Formats: sequence, structure tokens, C-alpha cells
Amino acid sequence: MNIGIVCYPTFGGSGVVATELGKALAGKGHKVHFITYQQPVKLDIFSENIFFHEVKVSDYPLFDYQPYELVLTSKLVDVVKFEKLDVLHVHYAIPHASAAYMAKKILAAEGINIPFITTLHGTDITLVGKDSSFEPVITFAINESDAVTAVSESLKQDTLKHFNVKRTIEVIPNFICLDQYNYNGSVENIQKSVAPNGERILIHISNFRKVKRTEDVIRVFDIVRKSIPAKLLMVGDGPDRHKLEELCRELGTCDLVTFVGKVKDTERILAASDLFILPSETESFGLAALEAMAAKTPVISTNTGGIPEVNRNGVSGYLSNIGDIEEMAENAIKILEDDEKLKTFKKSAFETSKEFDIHKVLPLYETLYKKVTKNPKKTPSYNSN
Ligand code: GMT
Repeated sequence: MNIGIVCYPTFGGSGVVATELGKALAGKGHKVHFITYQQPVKLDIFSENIFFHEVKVSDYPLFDYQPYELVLTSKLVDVVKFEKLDVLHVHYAIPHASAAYMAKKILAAEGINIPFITTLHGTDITLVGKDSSFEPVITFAINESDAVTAVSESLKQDTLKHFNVKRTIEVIPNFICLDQYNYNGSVENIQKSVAPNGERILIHISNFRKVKRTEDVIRVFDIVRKSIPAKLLMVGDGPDRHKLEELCRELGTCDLVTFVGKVKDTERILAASDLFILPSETESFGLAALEAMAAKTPVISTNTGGIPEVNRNGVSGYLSNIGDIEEMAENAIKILEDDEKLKTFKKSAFETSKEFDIHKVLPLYETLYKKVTKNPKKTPSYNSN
């Protein structure tokens, strides 16, 4: 098939999922066209069957805000027509779903019927989308999509609760390319440099935004390191970083915490770690937790949103209420204090991650593509009225 993928090309989970999905589809012989404003971070453009179409917004001085959605729409029309796409798959509803709807309408006027699938990722629903400044457009675009998927049951329920949705939403969970997580032994140099005295390595990866509650990571670590020799790796970057560095100074943990910055391929650094901390306020899925588990790193997380669908309490790690720093630290110590226990959790985390292997999830998307292309929702064109 000829598939168009629209996503945010950044480090965010939705962009990573869209990119890995596209790469896997290309690997199976589909032609995959990424349509976005910059090459996705994890994309290798020189791979077979992968194409990139840049959405370029001009900076005409009249506009304080450049109309990205319109430029994207025009690009979609162009790529669908000239690359003869069979289906558009848009990741993250804002503004991709409404742009796809507009493109569909424009193409219908020319007699081309292009189905589009919207995959909801989380904050497009839980934070941004339900804001009244977006809500009517999101509701409309969800209802008009040829198919809608959510990355967890929790996100599906959130969507049904907050939007007047008159259609089915299919849950297709996020996935992991397990073949990329095979680091037997090659992580020793990271471990030696981070923890030369054999300290336990704790890790957090995110965009350091408020929703991630990164301060809790530093505070949990502060309790843990008082019981167990430990180091903390803070991977990523974002608005809260400065505040976190200040907190480390206040707690006297600067020598134990390393702010690593953005890392493109997190597999190795995760595999070198002993425990992942994810204390988010909300998380529709928690892809970072799944990535940790695939790297045999157990997870201490909150029990919010879709996280319990990924991290299993007492098996792949532990879950606590939002903000319960004491319990999170207690659970972390429980896992880390004993080599045997850590080994068991590492093994179970990895076993749990296998449920989300791309080889299991990819066919669900392929089936959906076939379904919508066989039976696309007809968009009446003004010509045919
Ligand atoms: O976090 C965001 O603002 C957006 C989004 C992203 O692009 O990273 O994250 C969401 O999508 C991920 C991939 O499906 C999920 O794993 C994250 O849980 C979800 N983030 C939130 O719900 C906060």
C-alpha cells in the first residue's frame, strides 16, 4: 500500500510511535510517506520505501501566527494526488485530523476519495484537546475520520467522556521494536562511567514538562540514595530543567544526578540502568515505561491513565498514587536492595514488554488500513451535489 503518515517529528512519544510504525510498514514492502515540518528524529530517510515531504510554512510578515494547518492541508492534497496514496494516517489529533479532513474534502471535489485514520495519543485529548478553544474541531474531526484509534483503553474512555463522539474507537496499543533491544554486555562502559563503584542506576526520560512531575523523580531519588548507593540519570530536556537543577543543589545531590540532555537512541542508556521512574500526573500510555521494560529495566510509576495497562504492579515494577513520593521510594528500595529481586523484576519487565512487540501490533494497523481503503467514508463533493 501507499501510506501517508502525518506526525510531530520531535522527541515526543507520538512522533516516535509514528516513525517506528512507518519504518516497520516500509520493512514489509509498503511505501510510506512522512508528511511533516521536519524530518522525524528517528527516521533514516535513505531507507527503502521511505519518503519525506516537508511542510514548509512561509513567514509572511502579516501573520503573527503562521497558518500551519492550511499549509499542511495543501501538502496533503498534493502528496495524495501525486504519490497516489491509498490512506492517510494522522498521529495526534491537533491539528492533523482537521487538516486531513480538509484535504479529504478538497480531493473529493476532484473525484479522489482518500480515507484517513486518526490515532489519538494523549494530550491531544486529555490536556489540549478538551480545552474549549479546540474541542468543537476535535470532536468534528474525530467523528469524520474513517477510523479512530486510541493508544490505550484509558485514553479511549477519556475521549468518550470528554467529547461527543458518535463512532467507534479502536484501541491499538503502542508498541516496541524488541529487536532493537539486544545489548548483552555492551552497556558496561556506560555503567562504569556513571556508577564506577557499582551504585544502582536510576533513570528518568521525558520532556520535563509539568505533567511529568519531574520534581518527584528528584525527591524519590533523594530518599533512595540515603538507603542505597545510587546515581540518577535525567534524560531529555524541557521547561522544568532549571528548577530541577536548583532542587538538586538544595538537596545536595548534584554529584549524584546527571542531566544528560536529549538522547536520540535511548535503548543503550536504558539497558545500562536498574530502575526507571515515571511519576506523571497523567499518561495515556507511557511509552517511556515500555521502552524501559524492553531494556529489562523495571518501572516505578504512578497509577494514572493508561500506565497500569503497561506497568504491572509487583511484576514489571510498582505503581503508586500521584505524588506519593514515600511509597515510590519504598518500592524502589524494595526492588534495588537485593540482587536476586532486581534480577527477577528485570526479567518480568522484559517478559511483560513482549506483549507489545511490534510484530503483534503492526498487523492490527495493516488490517485497519485494508478496512478503510475497501470501504472509505464517502465525503460528498460540491461537484456531486
Ligand atoms: O506528551 C505529550 O504532550 C504528547 C504525546 C507525545 O507526542 O509524546 O505523549 C502522549 O503520547 C505518547 C505516545 O502515544 C504516550 O506514550 C504518552 O503517554 C502521551 N503523553 C501523555 O498522555 C502525557
